[in-house]
Amino acid sequence: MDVTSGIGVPQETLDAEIKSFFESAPPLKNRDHICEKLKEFIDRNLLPSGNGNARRVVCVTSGGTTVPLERRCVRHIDNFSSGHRGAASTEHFIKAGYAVIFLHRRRTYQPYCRSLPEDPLLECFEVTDESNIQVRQSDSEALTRAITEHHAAVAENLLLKLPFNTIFEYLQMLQMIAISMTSLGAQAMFYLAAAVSDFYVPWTSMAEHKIQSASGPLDIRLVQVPKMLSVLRKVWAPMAYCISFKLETDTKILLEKADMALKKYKMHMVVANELSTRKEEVVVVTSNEKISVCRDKTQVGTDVENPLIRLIVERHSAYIENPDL
Ligand code: PAZ
Repeated sequence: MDVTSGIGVPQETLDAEIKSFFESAPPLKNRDHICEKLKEFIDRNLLPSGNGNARRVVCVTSGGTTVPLERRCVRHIDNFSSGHRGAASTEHFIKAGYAVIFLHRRRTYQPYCRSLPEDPLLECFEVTDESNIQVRQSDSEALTRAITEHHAAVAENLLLKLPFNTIFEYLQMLQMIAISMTSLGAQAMFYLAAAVSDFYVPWTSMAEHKIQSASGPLDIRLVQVPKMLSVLRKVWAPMAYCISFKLETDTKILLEKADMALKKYKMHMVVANELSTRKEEVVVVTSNEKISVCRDKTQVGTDVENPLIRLIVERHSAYIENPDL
C-alpha cells in the first residue's frame, strides 16, 4: 500500500526529512526561557475568563524567515515580507478578545506601532530649551495610543512576542508553541501569515566561515524545507483551528494553489493573496467557499485585516461549537 502524506511524498520520507531537519538544526539558544514564558502565558489564559471558558489563543506568525549561508552567518537569503499583515492582525485579534502569541521576524512591523514614523525615538521626540525631551505635538496622539494599547495588552496577558530570524529558529519555535497550546483544544488557533522559506542549506552541509569570493562563482545546493503544515495539523496541534496563507504573483494560479494547500495540508482555511494587492484584498478559501474580503476604501486608515479577522472569529466560533463539521 502506498501510504502518502497527502502532499505527494511518502509519509515515511516526510517523517525522515522532518526528523533530520530538527536533529541537525542548531539548538535554540534561549529554549528554556521561551518554554517558561510560553507555559506562563498559556496557564494564565487557561484560567476561566469573563464567559467562564478558557480564553481563545491564536499564534500569529509574521515576517519572513532567513536562510543562513554560513554557520557564522555573514550572509543569508531573505524575502519581501514586512510583517505588516501579522502586526495588524494581532491588534484585531486582541480587540476581539483573543490572547496572541506573536511569532515574528525581528525588526519587522510590530503591533500598535504601524502608524508611527519609521524611527519613532528620533522622530517623535524633540529636545526643549531646558534640555528636556518631549513628544512632538503632531505625534502625541498616535504615540499615546500605541503605548497605552500595547501596555494594556501585555498587562492583561493578551500579547506574548517571540522573535526569530532564521528558518531553523522559526520552525523550532512553532513546534514548541503548538505543543504548548495542546491543552487549549479547539480554543487554539494558528494564523500562519509568515513568509516561510521553501529552500534552505542544511546545517550539516553549511560552510562554517564566511564564504570567500576569491574561490570564484558561488555554487550552493538548497534543499527543500520539509512541509511542516501537515505535521502541525496531524501531530503538533490536531484540535487547533488552522489558517495558512498562500501568496502568488500570478493571479491565474492563485486560487488553484490555495485550494491545493487547503486539501493537502487539511487546513481549515487558506487566505489567498497577490503580492501587489495584498493590503487591499484577500480571498478566503474553505472547503466549500471562496470569499473575497476587501479593505473598506471609503474610510481612511482602515485595513483589510479588520473584516478578515471578523470573518475568522466567526468561523472559529462555529468550529469551537462543533469541531467535527
Ligand atoms: O508581511 P507582509 O504584510 O508584507 O505580507 C503578508 C504576506 C504576503 C507575507 C502574507 O499575507 C502571506 O501570504 N504569507 C504566506 C506567504 C507564502 O508562503 O505563500
